[in-house]
Amino acid sequence: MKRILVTGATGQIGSELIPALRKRYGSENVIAAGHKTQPDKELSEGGPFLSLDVRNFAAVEKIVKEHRIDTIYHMAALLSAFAEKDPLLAWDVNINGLRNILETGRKFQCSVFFPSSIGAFGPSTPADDTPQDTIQRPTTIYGITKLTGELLCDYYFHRFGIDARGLRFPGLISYKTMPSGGTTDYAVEIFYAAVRGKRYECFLKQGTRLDMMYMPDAVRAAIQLMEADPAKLIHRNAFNVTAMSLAPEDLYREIKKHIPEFTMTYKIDPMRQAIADSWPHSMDDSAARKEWGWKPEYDLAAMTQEMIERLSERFEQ
Ligand code: AKB
Repeated sequence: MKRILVTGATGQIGSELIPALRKRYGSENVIAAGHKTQPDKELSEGGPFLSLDVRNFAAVEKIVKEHRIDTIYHMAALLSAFAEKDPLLAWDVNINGLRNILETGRKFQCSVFFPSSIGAFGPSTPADDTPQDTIQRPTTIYGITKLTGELLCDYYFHRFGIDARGLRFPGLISYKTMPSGGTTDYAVEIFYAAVRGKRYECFLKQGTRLDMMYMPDAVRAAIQLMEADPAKLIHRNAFNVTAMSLAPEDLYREIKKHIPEFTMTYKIDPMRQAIADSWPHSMDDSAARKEWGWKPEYDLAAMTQEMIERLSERFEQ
């Protein structure tokens, strides 16, 4: 049985990835590690939870050694808008954190999952049908850390044989844990506002089209890639994956089918708009489809219906 460590356990992805991994591999085999000392009940009661700052190499090493870890899902990172406010902290967490994970992985022969992002592309990348292998000149510190992370993972694989795999995630939409400090956060906030009967003020302008995905697909993609037959992986790392390409008005229109009285206005945040404008509109994820069978299950309609149902249940309680 695998012994798995998930960093960034209390974050948007970690909080849904961990229950899925625990269901698959057994609760005791999945160690959740996050910088918050007070995780929610599901995380802390569902299996082992440890407090960890990924910048602390000795602490990472201790956990991997003591818990006989063989696979690390390294989800701890600062998101794009937050990173732009504190670039040095973003470098420290996103790069030094990853270096600690890869080095520990090298020492203890662990496989590593690294989440890259649409942020690893920049304004000179083709924005439509963005190829798997293309120009990458990101202009945000977040993008620079994600691209560096992709390269570091490749380096550790070629140089030391570490099985480092990863995906370029689009904006992720989920009802369980709010993202914090991302450019695509509007696509989650809009649902919370709609379900609570509030008007939503969108910080990205109309027509800002970006790749998006519903969290269950993202969690499935990460696990599926880590379980994929290595002989079939040509890329191994930094796979484009997407489920839909949306602008704020597309989400607004779909939500209104369920909540007709919902209203949305726009108040543009120049920093997040500039970040979004430097990212692709829609990625070509055919390499992921071909090499390990990626296929999203949720489209805009299915995701919207489930988001509204789940959030309504939560707010009715
Ligand atoms: C962000 O907006 O920073 C993230 C991402 C697309 O990587 N959600």
